Amino acid sequence: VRAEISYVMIKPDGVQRGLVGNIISRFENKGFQLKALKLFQTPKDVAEEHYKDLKEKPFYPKLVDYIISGPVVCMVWEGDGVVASARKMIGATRPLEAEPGTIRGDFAIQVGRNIVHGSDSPENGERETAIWFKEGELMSWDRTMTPWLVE
Ligand code: DAT
Ligand code: MG
Repeated sequence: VRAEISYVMIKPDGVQRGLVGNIISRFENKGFQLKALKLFQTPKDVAEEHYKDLKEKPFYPKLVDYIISGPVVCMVWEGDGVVASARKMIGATRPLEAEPGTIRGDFAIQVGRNIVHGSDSPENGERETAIWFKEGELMSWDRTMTPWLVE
């Protein structure tokens, strides 16, 4: 088994609002390791596959249209506990319920414009990474500061 990964994505509103650097910095500063990164215009079938568990929800068509409405930033972050930690850093799904200090708490007010996605389980971290990235797009690299982050 490989190390735990989370698929994190800055949605089109986050890109349009110029929040890409701020959001990436939070994950870098925390100490997670970047495995993959790209700016990407999402084909509809990719958005549908990503959100397939929500297919029956009334908001699903609008959700898919929003995700494909402009470029997104796709990322894979690695580290022990990265899935749960990223969810905490991102904050509650409804931005008005997200704590200040979280990404949604700091930058968003509406559930339909909540800026960022993070996988909700390690299994979905793997599943979603496979949807958005080809195997060759994931980098294995030795980060020189890792011993200063993990014992
Ligand atoms: P999260 O993104 O926090 O994992 P989720 O997986 O339940 O939340 O839903 C995926 C996205 O769908 C969410 O980020 C925004 C949208 N969404 C969820 N619930 C919604 C609702 N009640 N109305 C509109 N959009 C909603
Ligand atoms: Mg989710």
